[in-house]
Amino acid sequence: MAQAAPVVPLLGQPSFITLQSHVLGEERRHPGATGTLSWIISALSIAAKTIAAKLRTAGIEDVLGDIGAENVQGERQQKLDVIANHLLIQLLRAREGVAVIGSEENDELLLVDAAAAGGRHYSVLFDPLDGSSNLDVAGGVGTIFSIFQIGDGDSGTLQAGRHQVAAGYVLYGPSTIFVLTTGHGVHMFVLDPAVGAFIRVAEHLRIPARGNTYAVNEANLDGFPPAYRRFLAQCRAQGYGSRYAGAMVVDVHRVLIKGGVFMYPPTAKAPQGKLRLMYEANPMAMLIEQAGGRASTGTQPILDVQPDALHQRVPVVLGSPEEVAALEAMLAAP
Ligand code: P6P
Repeated sequence: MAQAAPVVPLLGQPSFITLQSHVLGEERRHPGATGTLSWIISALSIAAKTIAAKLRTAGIEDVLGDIGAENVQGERQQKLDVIANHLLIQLLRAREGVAVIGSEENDELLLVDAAAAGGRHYSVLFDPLDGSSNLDVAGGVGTIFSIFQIGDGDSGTLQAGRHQVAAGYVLYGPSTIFVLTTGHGVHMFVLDPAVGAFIRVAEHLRIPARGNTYAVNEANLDGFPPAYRRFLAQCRAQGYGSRYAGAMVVDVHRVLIKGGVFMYPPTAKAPQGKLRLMYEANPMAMLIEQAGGRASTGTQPILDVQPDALHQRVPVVLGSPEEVAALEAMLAAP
């Protein structure tokens, strides 16, 4: 009589579930799935591993510094911004089903040849190397991505974040971490360079109901609307600490794991804040909501914002439900 194979911890892992096997498992939840979305996530995984490898030798290889040009945001483009952007575009456009690509580094949406008519088509939006100004000082940086399914021929319209079918980020830090949601919870993977695979280390992450830190650029404090200043003063009075990396992926990952609040409020010089809706705020908002948190512009859920431009900016307040709700209440008070 055959016996069930004993679960043998492989490579010291309690369960050796890779990102790819996780995604295929998610795909089986959808009987009509064609595997196209799984292939797209696979392309993002390859991009993440390649970017991680380049970052590990940055400085040895001549990939640091800026290229002497600005992107559509008016920000100095780092060499690795351009490398990461080019890599993501090349990998994604080779994936059947990717019809539209949007990048922080490109002025306009890129329309690529999708699958034969009738297949499922997707748009993939990303910030290829978020926080890249940290690169020259070996600080944490990340890749943020947002995926929508689109109808045949529907290639230029932008959808509200509530319609994302998947979102996630890659954090290039002491380890390389891939955080993903396809609408059924938030799951975390760590790259094992020895194996060359992302190994699942956490499933169905839940953000703490409240934390004890806030992440905001306090140099802009005097330009924040009064309610933000009152909220931050209240946090300090309650003993909150301040943690700010200047890279959204790093700061949001900390909030996802430890709780608390991340914000980029309106300022005098940036009345809509600095962060971009389509490839920073929306994907992070989907992740945080999937983990039981809240993600707001201060006056409405980020995921309900109807976009009208690829690079539009929104104020961002996201994190533990108690802190975000407290700030929203202050903003709503007369
Ligand atoms: P500031 C990085 O440039 C970024 O887009 C986000 O990753 C980060 O949260 C924010 O801008 C930092 O902006 O104005 O505080 O340097």
